[in-house]
Amino acid sequence: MLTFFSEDSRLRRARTELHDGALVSPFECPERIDLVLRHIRQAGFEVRTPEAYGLGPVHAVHDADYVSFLETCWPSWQAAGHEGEAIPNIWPARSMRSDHVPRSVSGKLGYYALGADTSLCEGTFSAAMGSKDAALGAVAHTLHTQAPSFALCRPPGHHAASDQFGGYCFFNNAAIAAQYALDAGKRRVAVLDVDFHHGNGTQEIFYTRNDVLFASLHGDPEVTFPYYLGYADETGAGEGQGYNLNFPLPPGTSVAAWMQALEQALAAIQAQECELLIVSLGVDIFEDDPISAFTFKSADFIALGERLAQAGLPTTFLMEGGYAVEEIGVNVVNVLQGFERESPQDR
Ligand code: SP5
Ligand code: ZN
Repeated sequence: MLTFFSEDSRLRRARTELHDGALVSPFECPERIDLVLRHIRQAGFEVRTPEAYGLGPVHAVHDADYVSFLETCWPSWQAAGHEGEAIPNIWPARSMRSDHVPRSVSGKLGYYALGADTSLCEGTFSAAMGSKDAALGAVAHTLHTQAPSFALCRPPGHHAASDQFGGYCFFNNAAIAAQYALDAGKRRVAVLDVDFHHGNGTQEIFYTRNDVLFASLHGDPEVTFPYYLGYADETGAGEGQGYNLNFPLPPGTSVAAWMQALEQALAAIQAQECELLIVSLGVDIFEDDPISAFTFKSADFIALGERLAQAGLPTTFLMEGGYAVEEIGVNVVNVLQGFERESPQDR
């Protein structure tokens, strides 16, 4: 499967993640790229560098002041004389005002962050630009040829909301790609999110719209990051009513039960006449993922790819989560090869 990847994705090399009360080396590390690329190349997939699409497609789904903040945060943080990486420690929580963006970089940081797990550092903005370019290159390829494609996006995107970063995400690659497809003439796009964590950002961006159907299978937010979104009763609002589908599943959910939820998600995608499928492909549903709690074995990813192909839609896969264990590359390639094996030859 043709793969899009930007070397700029390597430019984020954060040193710190606030995890369980300690600053640790981030789970979302550049080594993930090589673990996946090695298996992509072994499979014989061509790897293409995407063109630079600029900020136009980013502004189509993200707030302009948020984008400027991401671009200027690190130099401002350094100019303020701070030693560590930029991590927020206060937010406009419920008891305070959220209608005013403070002038100070620390105030802006809390305003534009949804968590403290994701530090901002040198190279973060450039890496996020490369990541969304890979997503745009892949979706443009699928739009032009109907052939499936894979974007090795890093950093991931599905937690990034219209004006908030977190969960290792800065630009919402899936939302940017979906909007690009709509602007290219598609009438309705499905985003299917199989990452272990709920794609809160993608949900928020499209919640009141019916031109993007968002369906997500994920760890129950009662006990799983991001905790404050992803419940089954979030079904969309206004014109978007019925176009948001959440399948929260308990930690330890069997692959069989997970696949049953997938059947429901795919049935909705078929029923709503979507013209393109974007898969937010997190392989952190793997049994040995260090921060997740589902039970996929490497072979189960083949079956997932096969089942997605049976939906019969032009499809773009975007890398989301899946942390540095040796199997991350095998698991990604298993999905893509399962998909190719099950695809009709004439597409
Ligand atoms: C894209 C993506 O997968 N983002 C995930 C971000 C999760 N960040 C918070 C991780 C908290 C993990 N806590 C569970 C510890 C299990 N020992
Ligand atoms: Zn995840």
